[in-house]
Amino acid sequence: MALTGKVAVVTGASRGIGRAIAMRLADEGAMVVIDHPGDDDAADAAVDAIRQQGGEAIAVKADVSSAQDVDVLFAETLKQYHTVDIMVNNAGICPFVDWFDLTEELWDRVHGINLKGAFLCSRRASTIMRDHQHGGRIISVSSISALVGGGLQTHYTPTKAGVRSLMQSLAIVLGPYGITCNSILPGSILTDINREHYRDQAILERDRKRIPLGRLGDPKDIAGVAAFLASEDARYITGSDILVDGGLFVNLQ
Ligand code: NAD
Ligand code: RM4
Repeated sequence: MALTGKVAVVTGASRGIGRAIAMRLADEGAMVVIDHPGDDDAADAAVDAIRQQGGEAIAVKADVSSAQDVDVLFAETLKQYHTVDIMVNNAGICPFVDWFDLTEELWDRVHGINLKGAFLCSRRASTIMRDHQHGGRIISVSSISALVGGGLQTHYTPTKAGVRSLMQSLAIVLGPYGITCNSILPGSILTDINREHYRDQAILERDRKRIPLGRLGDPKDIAGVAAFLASEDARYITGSDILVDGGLFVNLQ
C-alpha cells in the first residue's frame, strides 16, 4: 500500500493499459479518478472493480483534447478528493493508416488526444500540485514509438516522441516544486488499440518472434512500472523514461 492517501488521475482509464494502471494504483491505496471520453459502461465497471477490492474511485467523462473537458475533469477531482498527487497521461489513439491516405483531420485528432491532451492535463495537474505545495508525480504513457518509426503510424510516432520530450522539459520546470515527470515506453501490448491490426496472425507471429521474452506485453506489465514511478522509491527519478518492451528494441541483429 505504497500510495495510501494519494489522489491519482488516470486518463483513458476505462480500458487497456489505463484501466490496469488505475486498478494497480488503487490496489496500492490511491484514490483514483478514471477519466474516459464517453465510455460510460466500461468506466463504471472499472470503478466497481476497484470498489469490490476495497478501493476508492470515481469516473469522470472528459475528452482530454478539449480544454473545457479537462477543466471539468479537475473540477470533479477537486470536488471529490480535494487535490491531485499523481497524474497519469495515458489516453491515446492510433488508427493504423497508410501514409498516402492520412488526412489532416486524422493528423489533428491524433495530435489533439495524444499530445495536446498530455499538455492540458499536465498543466492543470502541476498547477494544483504547485499551489498545494505537496509535490507530485506526472507519468506519461509514451511508447517505443518515441524511439522508432512505424509505417502505418506516421501520425502517431511524432506524438509519442512529443510526449516523451514534454516530460523531459517539464522535469526541469517542475523539479523545484518537487514534481517528478517521467515517461513509460511500452513496446507491443495487446489491447483494443491494436486488436484489429493483430487479427492478422502473420503480423502477430512476426512481432512475437521479434520479442526476446517471447510474448506481447500485457497491460499489467505497464501498471507495475507506473506504480513504481508513482511511489516514494522513485523520488529521485525525473526527466527519465522506462522502456517496457520485452527486449524488442535491442533485438536488431
Ligand atoms: P486502448 O485503446 O485500450 O486504450 C486507450 C484509452 O484511451 C481508451 O480507454 C480510450 O477510451 C481512451 N481515449 C481515447 N480517446 C480519448 C479522449 N479523447 N479522451 C480521453 N480518453 C480517450 O489502448 P491502450 O493500448 O491501452 O493505450 C493506452 C496508451 O498506451 C495510449 O497512449 C497508447 O498510445 C499507449 N501505448 C500502447 C501500446 C500498445 O501496444 N498497446 C504501446 C505503446 C504505447
Ligand atoms: C504503440 C506501438 C505498438 C502498437 C501501438 C498501437 O506505441 O507502436 O507496437 O501496437 O502503438
